[in-house]
Amino acid sequence: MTLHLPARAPICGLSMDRPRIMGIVNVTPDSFSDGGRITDVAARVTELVAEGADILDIGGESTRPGADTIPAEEEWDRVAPAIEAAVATGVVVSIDTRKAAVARRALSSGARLFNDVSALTYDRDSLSVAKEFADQGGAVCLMHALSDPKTMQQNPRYDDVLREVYAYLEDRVKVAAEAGIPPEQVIVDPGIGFGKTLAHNIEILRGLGTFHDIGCLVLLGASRKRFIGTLTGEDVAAERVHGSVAAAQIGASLGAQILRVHDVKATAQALAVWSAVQGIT
Ligand code: HH2
Repeated sequence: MTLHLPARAPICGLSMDRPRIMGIVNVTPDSFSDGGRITDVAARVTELVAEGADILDIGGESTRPGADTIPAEEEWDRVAPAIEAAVATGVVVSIDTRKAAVARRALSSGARLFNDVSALTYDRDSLSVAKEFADQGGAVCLMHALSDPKTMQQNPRYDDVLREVYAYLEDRVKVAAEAGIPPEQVIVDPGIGFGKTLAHNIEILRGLGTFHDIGCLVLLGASRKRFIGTLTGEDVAAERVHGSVAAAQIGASLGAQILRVHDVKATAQALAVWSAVQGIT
């Protein structure tokens, strides 16, 4: 039952010898799960850190299916207070953006991780900004999405979803390496729900372990997503906590080093039990 994964170097000062919890801070009016709900950003940040978040992922533009994009300036105005509050706690701060200008400002404000759901394809300056993160001891997360959030859920098709997502991520890691970003500072993420049907998501979860062969850290972001609603009949995203914890647990069991979750407390509790049985202290 014990996992045997290749040892991975620490990122952003965090050892990767146990699954790390990335807590989600969506400062958006329209995120699919918690859009518009956060009223006191500093209090929310403090709460998530106290609950056990190792990383906070701050996003100002929703990437839910069908979402519209917003100007970089507006996105920055949304995320800046949350970044400031998070940096002040000492937690590792991740900026969830597709825009190079937003990522660069986040880096200057103390963010250490550039989480890009477009795997640095949306903005032509993103590759060089990701290199700046790496040069300063930070990291970049490259996620697979079939296409833009606007259209990605319109009849997604693959011949072999696992193989195609793997090949895409492998290629993006190569592009990053060619730009001077070492694989040890790259995280790959198959992008649950980004241009995937229920069957695709299940296949990816089942085969999550194969992504370790790319040679980077693996992140799983399944929290409160639609597929959990489909499997459980729960339409309200915020009510999908138990299904989300199960998905995070599956991720941990398959060696995902980073779990991106809304429900930090519940996930931390599940991982504490799992880790004890695994002999991880
Ligand atoms: N999912 C979302 C946003 N960013 N980043 C990574 N690396 N992986 C993910 O799976 C991922 C992500 C979408 O979820 P959420 O942030 O809850 O919603 P929204 O985009 O509507 O704000």
